[in-house]
Amino acid sequence: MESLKERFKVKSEAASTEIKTLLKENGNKIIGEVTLSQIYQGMRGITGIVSETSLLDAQEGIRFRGYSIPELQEKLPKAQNGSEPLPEGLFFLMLIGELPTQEDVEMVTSVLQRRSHVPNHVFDTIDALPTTAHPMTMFVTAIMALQTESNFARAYAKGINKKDYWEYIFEDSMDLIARLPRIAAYIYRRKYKNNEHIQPNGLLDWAGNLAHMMGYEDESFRELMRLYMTIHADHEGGNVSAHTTHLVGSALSDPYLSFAAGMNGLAGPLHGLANQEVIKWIFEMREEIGSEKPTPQQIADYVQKTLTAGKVVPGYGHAVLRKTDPRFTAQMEFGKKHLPDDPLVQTVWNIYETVPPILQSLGKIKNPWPNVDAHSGALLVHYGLVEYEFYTVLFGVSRALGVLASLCWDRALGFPIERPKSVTTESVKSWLKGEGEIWGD
Ligand code: CMX
Repeated sequence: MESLKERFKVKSEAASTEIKTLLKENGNKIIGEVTLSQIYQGMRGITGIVSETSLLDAQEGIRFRGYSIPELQEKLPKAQNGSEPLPEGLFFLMLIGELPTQEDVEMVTSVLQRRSHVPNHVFDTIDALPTTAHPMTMFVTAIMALQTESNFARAYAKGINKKDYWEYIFEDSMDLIARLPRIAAYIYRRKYKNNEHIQPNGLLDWAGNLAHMMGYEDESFRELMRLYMTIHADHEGGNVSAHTTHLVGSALSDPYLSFAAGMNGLAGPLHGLANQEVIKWIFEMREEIGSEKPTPQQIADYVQKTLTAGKVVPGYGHAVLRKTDPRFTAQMEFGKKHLPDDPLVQTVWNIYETVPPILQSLGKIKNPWPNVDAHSGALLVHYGLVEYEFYTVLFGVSRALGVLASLCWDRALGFPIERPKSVTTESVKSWLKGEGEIWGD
């Protein structure tokens, strides 16, 4: 069977030729207009990045290489007796652009197994941090420590032809993805389980092994990890973690440096850290109200209190989506199937009934609907994973699949260093007065 790398080479060379022709014939076509508000307000709606692995529609949600989440759940290979997709299959799809066979997925799983060894100095580096450090700080520090292993950085230092960049980026990406579950599990066991570690099981799939090394042997938790690692993997290219990885990679920083940068962005509470904030917010609400299952009125009052305090309601809203996030819905379906009577999960569903009309009534929030982070924590708590500060690390392990597959494409397509133009308000004011151009080099 052809290796993943050979298949990627064939696909990316064909895509590269196609893009060259496409640009030759259409390179001068105007794709949109940019308003002054957009450049002051987070570049919302400006199309400025090519990211091949997935595409987001405001109404419909994410599609990975054209496939929605329910379609992935139907079409991607599963673990034996499992019903959730194996994230290795999604990685194959994002990288190669074709649905994998069971054999393809087994090949990816075994490649990742073979590359999963983490050098001791990475564990020593994690151990050098106080156990009070946030798990995301440990995660990013560990990724940086692992940078010593970069094939790309070594090859670049020796001197390589730019046509060959992607090969080293590919090797580093595979190594990094393979090693992340071990690193994540190590952080979890060190911080929360008396530093008692569990060795990997060479017979398990990538997500199943993560669950095992964290100490969760329940088969339905493994299924949850497979679903979790699949739905969090990618959300097109403009979100903070994907965009940062892409941007830093454009300077030819290796995949370890680029991914660590992306993970620093994921650790922000308006992005990936929102998953811990949601559970913290619900726990605080339950404590204040003194009930495990607050009523809709109690939830509404607590939302009002949160807004009055000038805080956001975590897990709600999105910069692009304008409907309920299909990643939320996929987790809700999992909850209905595996844990319909769980009081915390039911509270998440009650919040879903209560919050959108309140946010909508404010008139300023563009999307009052839940995002992926509104649901994930409650499922984890059900299985005993109550240490919510760890949740963003799980998001990060998954996000590696999308942003590193994208990084391989970025280098294979020869994308240049990214460098948009910025302006000052002074220059904008002069321009408005007709006193000169602010655009240009
Ligand atoms: N609760 C309270 N206010 C909110 C809100 C929420 N959930 N979502 C948006 N708003 C507010 C904004 O803060 C902004 O207020 P100001 O005008 O006073 O500054 C206003 O509504 C307009 O914001 P928007 O255009 O609707 O939203 P943005 O595109 O600027 O921001 C997001 C999107 C996700 C950062 C925002 O909805 C938010 O802060 N949500 C809560 C945090 C969260 O769940 N983040 C996770 C997102 C998914 C992920 O990346 O993992």
